[in-house]
Amino acid sequence: MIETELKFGAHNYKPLPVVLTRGQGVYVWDENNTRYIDMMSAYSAVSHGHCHPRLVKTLEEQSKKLAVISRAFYSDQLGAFLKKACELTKQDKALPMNSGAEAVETALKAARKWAYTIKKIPADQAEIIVCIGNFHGRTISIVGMSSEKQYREGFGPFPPGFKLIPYGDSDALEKAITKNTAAFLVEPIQGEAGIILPPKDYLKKCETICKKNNVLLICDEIQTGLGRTGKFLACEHENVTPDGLILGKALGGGLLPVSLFLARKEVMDVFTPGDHGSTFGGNPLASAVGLAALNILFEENLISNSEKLGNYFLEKLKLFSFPQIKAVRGKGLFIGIEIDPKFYSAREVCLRLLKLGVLTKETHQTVVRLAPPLVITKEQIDDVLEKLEQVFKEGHASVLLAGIQ
Ligand code: IF1
Repeated sequence: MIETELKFGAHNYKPLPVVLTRGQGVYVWDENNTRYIDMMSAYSAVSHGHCHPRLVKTLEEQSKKLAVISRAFYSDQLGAFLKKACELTKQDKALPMNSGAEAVETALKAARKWAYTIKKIPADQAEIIVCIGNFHGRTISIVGMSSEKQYREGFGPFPPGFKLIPYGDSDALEKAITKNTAAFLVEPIQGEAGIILPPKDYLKKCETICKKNNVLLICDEIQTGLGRTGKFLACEHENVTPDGLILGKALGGGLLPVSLFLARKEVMDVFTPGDHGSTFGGNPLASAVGLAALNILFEENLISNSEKLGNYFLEKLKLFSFPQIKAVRGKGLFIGIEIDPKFYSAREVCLRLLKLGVLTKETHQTVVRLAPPLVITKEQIDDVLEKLEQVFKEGHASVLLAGIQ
């Protein structure tokens, strides 16, 4: 199966050497029926756990009724989904898309059109500020504003109108704003950069600076949202309500791609019929699953579980005293362990965890990401802690896993 995937697939990923065939809750199984605990939940898209029964039932029932109709017509599912999402995020309106990147692109277009039609910035002069270390997706315009060399190399030229500032530095934001600034797009916690938490009050200060300068604050909560950090939105930790907000990943319940750009009325109303769209955006199937995914977060206390068990997990990890561990950081069940590269790579730690039945992925060579489904139990976390301890106790003798690199 690996050979077939390698033979016919583009090599745009380097997966760990495991072939998964089944998933349920926090567990997945490989082709030999070996069980693993999933500690990365598909980059936080599987916060509800694999194949959540109520979500699968919703998917099944809706798929037999009406699945995809395009937005040329209304449906009996979309309105309820958008209403719920707006209520929960305290935003006025929502525009449904599929992947996170598509919702980010929607936000960029909304910010630019708002700048020209409402803020009266001269045509084609709108600037959008983003942070060094950002990750907002893989489209040409989004990698065009990335600071990561590998995401940009070979894909130029890029559209103009983006400015990079250091993450976590609100003075840098203030200095970067010009009369042509449309928006500041930021992750409340930088995921791909390695679970980087900004200084306390950073987001609140940015909100104040944006309001003062009539600049839109847009938060990318595709990874930090939907309970991942112990609150419904990471913005809530600082009592910030941005002008625009982007959700994705777990919004699809770990079953299909569902994303939303949400914003206050003045911003969203820049879109007029025909301005923007998507074949699958807001389809009845995605809407039914998206609404159920939002409801289940609350009905099954996944958000408070994330806060409680995230604190427990972090507290225990901070008691680890191994030379390989440079830092442990995170919020809720969004945790990263920074490995000192002089011992070995984070990938090597992931390979060794794999052998003990724990699945996760490194980010940026040095950080082991721990972001399990929010349905995880304390006992399951204790089991993972034991296995982490076992790996770190093994020291740093490089493990030659035959044929596995
Ligand atoms: C990959 C990680 C990366 C995201 C934020 C938008 C998107 C993402 C904050 C785009 C997507 C995924 C993409 C995946 C790896 C993973 C990821 F941080 F989650 F681990 F890369 F940073 N905003 N993140 O995190 O959403 O279009 O993918 O639905 O591209 O390798 P998407």
